[in-house]
Amino acid sequence: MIKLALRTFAATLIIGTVAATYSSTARAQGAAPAAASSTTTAGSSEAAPGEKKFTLVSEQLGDTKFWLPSTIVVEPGDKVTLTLKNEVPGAAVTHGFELPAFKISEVVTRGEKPKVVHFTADKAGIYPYYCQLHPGHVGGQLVVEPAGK
Ligand SMILES: [Cu+2]
Repeated sequence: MIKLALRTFAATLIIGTVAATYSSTARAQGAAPAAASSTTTAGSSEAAPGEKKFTLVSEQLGDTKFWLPSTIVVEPGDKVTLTLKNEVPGAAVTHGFELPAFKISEVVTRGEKPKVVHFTADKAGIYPYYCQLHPGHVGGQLVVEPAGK
């Protein structure tokens, strides 16, 4: 785990150098527990408590392909939705996304609709995600940890 975390951290540093415009770590918005509210806000786009949504994009920077962001953080028990986009240019039109700890394995095709996957982050820990089709395609990590840690 530590080795993986360090390797991913190194990848994060590279990303930070190459593309400062990308945020390498993402925390879902709107995750604060709602106070006992008597009304429902119509049309609210905020995720409900316990729900986290992320868009992960496969990108190419220089000669290297990445899944970005390279770290996503959720809390144990969160219902997580990942929208997976492939924006890597070039001849290969498909890239993979695998998060084996939660039995997720998808192939995302450039130019087609993004893939959307759902799972419950029911165990704390650090779990890798990567492209199962290309060993050199840099992945990232899902961090499941209690808030305030
Ligand atoms: Cu790939």
